[in-house]
Amino acid sequence: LAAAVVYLGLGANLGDRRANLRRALTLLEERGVQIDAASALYETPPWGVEDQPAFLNAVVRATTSLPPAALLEACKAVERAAGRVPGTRWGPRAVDLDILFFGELRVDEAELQIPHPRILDRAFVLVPLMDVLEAEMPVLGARPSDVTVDRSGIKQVEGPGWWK
Ligand code: PH2
Ligand code: MG
Ligand code: MG
Repeated sequence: LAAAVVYLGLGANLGDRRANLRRALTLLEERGVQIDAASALYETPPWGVEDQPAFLNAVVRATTSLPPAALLEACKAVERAAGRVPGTRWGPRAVDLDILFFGELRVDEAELQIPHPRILDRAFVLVPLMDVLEAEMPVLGARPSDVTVDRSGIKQVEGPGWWK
């Protein structure tokens, strides 16, 4: 398979959040996902389930020869290795890795939807995405900076050097 450009959303709100995210990126690289650019690191108010600790969020642009299902499996294995245990939907987690875009591909299966179906509703995705994608988003067409979304409460806590 030719290498694909993918965008991954990262989140953490349990334990040493920054360390969990860094560990996840290191483990992804060991599994054939090359991290090409990372956004700054943001602290964001919890979305969906509001009664939980604040998240650290980031987005990375990466290159991989893994097909989508294998990338999903790699993300799940890395989440576990970086300390994630089963929990509730939208609830607290040590680390969360979401496939946002995979080239220009659309996937609509029970286990995997690409583009991620809630990107346009989530400032915690769109704000870091702006750091690594100025052009139009694959499939969706709009630029991240053109999407109207409530950005209040999102704070940059570290520049893009947080990862390396
Ligand atoms: N992830 C969720 C649910 N809510 N809120 C913020 N701020 N950041 C997240 O990464 C997040 C969330 C489910 O994955
Ligand atoms: Mg998620
Ligand atoms: Mg997830």
